[in-house]
Amino acid sequence: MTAERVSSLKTYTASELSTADLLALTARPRINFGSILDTVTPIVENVRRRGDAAVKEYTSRFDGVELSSVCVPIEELEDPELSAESKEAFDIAYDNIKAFHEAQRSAPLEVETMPGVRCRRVTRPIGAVGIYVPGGTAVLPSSTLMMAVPAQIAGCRTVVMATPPRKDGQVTPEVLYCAKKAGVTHVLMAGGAQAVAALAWGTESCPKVDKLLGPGNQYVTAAKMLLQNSEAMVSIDMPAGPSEVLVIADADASPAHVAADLLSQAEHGPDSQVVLVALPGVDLAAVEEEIDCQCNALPRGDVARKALSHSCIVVAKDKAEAAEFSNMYAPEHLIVNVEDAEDWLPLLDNAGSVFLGRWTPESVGDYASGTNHVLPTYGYARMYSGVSLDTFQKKMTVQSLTLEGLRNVGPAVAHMAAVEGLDAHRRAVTMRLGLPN
Ligand code: HSO
Ligand code: ZN
Repeated sequence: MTAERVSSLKTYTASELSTADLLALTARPRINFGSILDTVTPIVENVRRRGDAAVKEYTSRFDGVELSSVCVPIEELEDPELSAESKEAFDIAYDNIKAFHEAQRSAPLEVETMPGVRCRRVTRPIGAVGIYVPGGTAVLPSSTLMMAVPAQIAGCRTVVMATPPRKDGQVTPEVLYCAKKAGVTHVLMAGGAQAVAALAWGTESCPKVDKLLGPGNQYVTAAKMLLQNSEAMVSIDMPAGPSEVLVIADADASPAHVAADLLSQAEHGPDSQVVLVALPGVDLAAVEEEIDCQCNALPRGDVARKALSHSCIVVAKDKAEAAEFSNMYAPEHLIVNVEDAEDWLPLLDNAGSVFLGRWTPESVGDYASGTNHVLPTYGYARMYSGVSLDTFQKKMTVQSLTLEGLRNVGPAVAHMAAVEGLDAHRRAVTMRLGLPN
C-alpha cells in the first residue's frame, strides 16, 4: 500500500485500499512482553518475598529516592497547600465525575421467575482496590480522580493509591489533594512493577488489594498481567497500551481545532497513536500546517512529533466509510468533529469514549466533563468498557423459594439432575418435597 506524504502525516484513501490494507492500518505497534516479563518477574518475586525492603531497594535504584516509609495511611500525610484556582478546578472536576458516576448506580433487580421462586441481584463493593497513578514525565492528578471517585461511590473499604514519589520523596500536592478529597485510604510511595507487586501481594505497610487499576508504562502493564495469572488472587481493570485518538473531521471542522486535538493526544508520549479520518472537503494541507505550527509552540512538541511520525490520515468518501474505519480501529478516544455529530452516534460501535461535535475536545473528558478517562486502548474498545462505577463493584445473585416455589420448579430440577446422573442433587429436592427417593 502506498502512502502519499503531505508533510508529516502519511495519507491513505480508504476506497483505494483492500480490507487487508485497512486492517493493517488499524494494527497497533507490537509490544514484546517476553523481554519485559524477564525484567518484571524477578521484581514481582522479590517484593513477594521481602515486602517493603524490596520496594525500598527498587525505589532507590529506579527513582533515586530513599523512602523512609513505603505505604502510609493517608491521614498521616499533611493537607497539601494549593492555590485557590487549582482547588476550584479540581473541585469542579470532582463534582462532575461524582455526578456522572453516581448516576451509574443500578437499580436493584428482582424477578419472580415462577410463583414462589424469587431471584435477585445485589451489588457489593470490591473490598480493597489499588489505583496506579503514573508519575514519569507528567503528573496526573486527574487520573487520581478518575479512579478514586468511583471507588468512593462504590464504597470500597480500602483504596490504596500507588504513585512514584518526587525526587524529594513527597507526593505531588495536586495528586494528594485529589486523593484526600476522593477518599483514598493509603498512599504507596512507589511506582513501576514494584508498586504493582506490593499492591497485589501486600507488604508489611501496604494492604493487599483485590483489584489493580490504572494505566502505566509497559512494566506496570506487564506486572498487572503477570499478577492476575498468579497466586496473588487479584484482578485487573483491562489490558493497556499507549494512549490513542481518532478524529473524524468534515469540511466544516476548523483545521486549527483538528490539529490541536491530534496534538493533545500526541503529547502524551512518543508511542501515542493519532489518526485523522477526513471526509470530503477537508483542507488537509491546512491541517498539516496547523499541526506543524502548533507543534513548534508546544513545550512537549518533541514528544508530539515522535508520536506523529507513525500517525496517519485516512481519507473517507462518506459517513459510512468513515464510521466503518473508526469501528475497525476501535480507538480509545473518538472525536467526531462534524456538523451533524449527533446523527453519527448510531453508527459508532467501538470506542472507549466519544466526543461529539465541534465544541467537544478530548481534553474535557480527560479532565472534567464527568466521564472517565481510564479507557480501553490497543483496539480493546471492541470488547472492553472504560473504568466506571461497575469496575469497583461485583454483583451477587440471590434466590429464595417458598414451599410453593419448590413445588413449582423442583420436578424440573429433579429430572435434570437425574439426566446428569447427579443423584444427590435430585434428592436434595425430592426429600424436601416428600417425594419418593
Ligand atoms: N488522555 C489520557 C488521560 C489524560 N489526559 C490525563 C490528560 N491527563 C488518556 O486517556
Ligand atoms: Zn490526555
